[in-house]
Amino acid sequence: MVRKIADRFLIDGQPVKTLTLVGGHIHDSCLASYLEDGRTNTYVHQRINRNVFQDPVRLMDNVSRVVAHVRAKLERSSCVDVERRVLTLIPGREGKPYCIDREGEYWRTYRYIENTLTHDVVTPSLAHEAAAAFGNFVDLLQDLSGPRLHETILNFHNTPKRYQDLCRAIDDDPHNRAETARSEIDFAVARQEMASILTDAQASGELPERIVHNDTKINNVLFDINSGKALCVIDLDTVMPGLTAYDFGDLVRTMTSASREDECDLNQVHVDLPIFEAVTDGYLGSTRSFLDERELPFMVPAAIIITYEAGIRFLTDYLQGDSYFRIKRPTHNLDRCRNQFKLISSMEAQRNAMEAIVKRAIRRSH
Ligand code: GN1
Ligand code: MG
Repeated sequence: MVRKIADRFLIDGQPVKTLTLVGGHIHDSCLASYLEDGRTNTYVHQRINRNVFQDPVRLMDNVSRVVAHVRAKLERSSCVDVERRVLTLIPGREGKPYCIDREGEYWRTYRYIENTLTHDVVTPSLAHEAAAAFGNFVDLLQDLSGPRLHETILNFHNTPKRYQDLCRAIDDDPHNRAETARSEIDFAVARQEMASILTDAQASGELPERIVHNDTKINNVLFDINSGKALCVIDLDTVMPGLTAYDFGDLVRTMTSASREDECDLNQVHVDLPIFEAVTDGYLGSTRSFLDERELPFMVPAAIIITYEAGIRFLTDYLQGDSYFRIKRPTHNLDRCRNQFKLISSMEAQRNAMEAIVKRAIRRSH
């Protein structure tokens, strides 16, 4: 199979090793090494999930523009290891940034960046690194020229719309699971008003639209194995117009709980304030030069709202029969939802302390 995929891309060597990559919730990915002119080169082949990304051509148009822009800016800034700081797309034999196999499936190939790793759980210094890297990525994209990027998933961070989807899933209850998630449903319904805070502020012009990453999950940044420094932002499928608040919020959601997103021991799920401070400092350090004063008061609310959004997305998927997020056990999405809701409770309890940390970080970033 890998041989056939490699043939469609500009890869000439013989495959020597392949490995299925686990981790992402969306695409099927595999790592494959090829012997090319006496050298072993490694690539990541990904089959694009068309249930999630319905227009792969537009998706790959965005990704190619984004990587080209970031690369050009890094080169202009005389960065020494550009190859390791931005993803490299391998073109298909027909010159497109993707290929279509016999079954009509879309594939893309990135050059694998050697000697890197991802983390699911972080320390304050790793959190600072990752937040700064995502902020810097957004900074690099602020002057992307040309047409507005495509919306690869419509209403991706439209929390009120996500709430409506949940309500529909509760009403339809196609798998008779609503009864098993009664307290999670009650938790979500009780907080429905917060869903529209960011989208309302965007609609009224209070929050500016910018090109953002939109999926700033901690494992979407590669760290250098040797230096421990954040090296390269990955998973560029949702880079499109959006709000920095959601990016910052998702950094907080995925880093400040010193446990995994699907940890079932809820005693381990809570906001770690030193990590929160590191995330805030790291993000403001790389974005303060362009952030609008009006974006700052939304930072803490955004952390709670995106955690709410993630929680209700997991809950909706559980009720609908797990058709979106990849699961490893029958209640996996419900477990993820419980975890996110526990994190919300912790943030609600620590909200004043989080606000104080943001104020201090803003003062430091001036
Ligand atoms: C998905 O692809 P991955 O695992 O980086 C999802 C995010 C969720 C995240 C939750 C396109 O991200 O929105 O926050 O899972 N990506 C998409 O773990 O839906
Ligand atoms: Mg990912």
